[in-house]
Amino acid sequence: MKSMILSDKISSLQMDFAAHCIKDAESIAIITHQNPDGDAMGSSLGMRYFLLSLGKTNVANIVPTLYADFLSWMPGAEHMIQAEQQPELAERTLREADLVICTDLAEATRVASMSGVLAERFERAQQEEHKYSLLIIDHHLSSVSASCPHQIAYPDSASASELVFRLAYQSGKLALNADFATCIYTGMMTDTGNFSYNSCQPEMYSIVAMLLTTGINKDAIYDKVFNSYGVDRVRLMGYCLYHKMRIFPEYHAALITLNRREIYRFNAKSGDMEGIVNLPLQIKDIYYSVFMREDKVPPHQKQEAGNANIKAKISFRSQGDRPVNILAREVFHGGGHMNASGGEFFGKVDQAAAKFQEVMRDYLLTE
Ligand SMILES: [Mn+2]
Repeated sequence: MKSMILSDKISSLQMDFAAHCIKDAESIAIITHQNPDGDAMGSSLGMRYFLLSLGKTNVANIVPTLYADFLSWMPGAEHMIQAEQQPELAERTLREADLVICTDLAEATRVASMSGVLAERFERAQQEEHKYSLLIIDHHLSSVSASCPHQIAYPDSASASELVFRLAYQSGKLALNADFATCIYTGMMTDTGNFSYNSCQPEMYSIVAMLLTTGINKDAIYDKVFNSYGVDRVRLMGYCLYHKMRIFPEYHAALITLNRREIYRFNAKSGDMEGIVNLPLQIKDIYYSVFMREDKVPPHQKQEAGNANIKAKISFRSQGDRPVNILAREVFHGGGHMNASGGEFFGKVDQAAAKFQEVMRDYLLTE
């Protein structure tokens, strides 16, 4: 039997680069993607706990937009700088930090109003003398082709939180504590649907085993994240399944759409709609699921959107060897993993749905 000690997944070049970045930095700003999910929160908060354990004192966490209620209990969340509420502080912190660390994030465009400043930091890191001022730890496919050569980007990792753990572990300086473990566990758990997809790599469970030695209660974490819906959200899920779900049996596909009136009616914030896309996959013989919801076109997309002031945000899910990222990329300006992708469509959600039905036969497998 193979030993279950973790292999060195992160290359020594990347480890050296990260060590150099961290060693020289007095002030560090950690930023993650907008609408932060459990992995965005877990990887960025976990990174902060690791840095604190190294003796770094000036470490800030920035979130571009507010996290959902079901993540607000996470250790360290209360210290996060929320860019929407404190734009000046967030901008200054991001601009002035010696080192910017992006976790679960490799693109300056995914940080809402912080895009401009983050793009500047990406630019600056291209210069040889500033190359240690930016560290990227991510597991999205897109991150591999991005311009920073030293980023820690492994799309085959199920979560960025796992990569943060590996960075700490491989550095030989990991001092496991419950706060760090809670953050990492939450990210690993949420990005795998409580270890129900992307979750067959044995080493994940070696990491979980190590995290549990800190005494954290994984069942309590599950309960806080997954059994914490508000009444509105559960009713919204019911509404989606009963009234809004369309099934295309020949394509093994389901489609749910929500327009702005419906979203308003159920008082749904973006976090409340997280996960709705997964529900139809519970149906036997449904292998594709698409969820579309209307949103305003934000100021930074006005030009791209032409005349549209409304857009559809789209989530794609699939099971097995049925890629959805090609459809997301080629038709809906998005991309992502084979089984989990995102995209958008400028216009009303009904138009986006019509577009999907139009291209379905080109992108979905019928067997
Ligand atoms: Mn993630």
